[in-house]
Amino acid sequence: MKKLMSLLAAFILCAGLAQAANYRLSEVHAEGYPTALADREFARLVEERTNGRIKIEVYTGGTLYGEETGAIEALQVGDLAFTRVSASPVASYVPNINAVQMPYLYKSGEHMWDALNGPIGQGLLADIEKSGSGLVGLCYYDAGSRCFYTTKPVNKVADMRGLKIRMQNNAMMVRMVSLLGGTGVTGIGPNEVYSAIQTGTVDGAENNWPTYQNMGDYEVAKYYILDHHTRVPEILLMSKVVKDEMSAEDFAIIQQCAKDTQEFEIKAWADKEKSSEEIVRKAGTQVIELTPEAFAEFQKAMEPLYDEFGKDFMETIQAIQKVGEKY
Ligand code: BDP
Repeated sequence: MKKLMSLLAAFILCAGLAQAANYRLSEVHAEGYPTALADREFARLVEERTNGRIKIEVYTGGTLYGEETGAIEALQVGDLAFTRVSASPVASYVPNINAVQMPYLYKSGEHMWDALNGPIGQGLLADIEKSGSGLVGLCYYDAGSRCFYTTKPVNKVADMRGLKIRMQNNAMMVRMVSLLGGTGVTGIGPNEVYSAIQTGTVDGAENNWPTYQNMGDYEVAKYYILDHHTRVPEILLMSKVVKDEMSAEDFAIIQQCAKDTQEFEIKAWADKEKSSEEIVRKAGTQVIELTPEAFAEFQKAMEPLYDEFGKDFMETIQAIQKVGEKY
């Protein structure tokens, strides 16, 4: 009996010691956007599976960090626990991540998911922590494909000449625009693109249908050019400092919750991609279908990026291409 009592006491003590914690998650998109919905689902699952011990407060609309690089740097020093970002700026800290977003890499969304959810993509996700970046990759989300949008019609590569295009904070993406004859401009958060176009700071940007629509950019840059240059997945990141402070059991719960939100986001993404395209088309936006020749021209112009930026992880790129052979 005495033994039982002390066991019980030890159990109560342990349970009491299991850390309660409140964390913050930063998101640039507004409430209701697929990634914002997934962030909330992630927070809900974590709270549920830790019996309310771990709470994650989700800050949407870029209210905490309007620039994803700001959020990433806050994770590195442990000022922020989680952020959902695009893979694009992550490559500035973990260059191998560019392997998942090379131009014209995938034949389709299916091809991308096959690669990301297989050993290559999961290996790259693990590399984020292994690289010593201070970041931990939890899961990927869908973000469709990205196209340029401008204030002037673009029907061929030559029409990009001289255009200033807002790009994500990633040297490869900036170089992409110079290969097309324009200038890539960084340092503009996604929520600031609208006014940057309106004031003429830039002549356009590039993004998927949902961001183009949700941020309202289609109202100021009325040409959406279907060049589909990249598929850039989203990544849910965690701070390594925060990970190291928690028990392995709690981290395992967090990692599983993140993985369990992927399908949820992919579904929300599919719906939003469709409705955003509808809204944009109805608004009278000029959606430019490139001729096969012009499309090939865009593809050719971006080819040097493979040598210039992909050299150190060419095997990974080739492995991703190989996954696509069956599609
Ligand atoms: C959107 C991504 C978001 C990026 C944004 C951008 O969902 O994470 O911040 O593009 O272009 O598609 O900065």
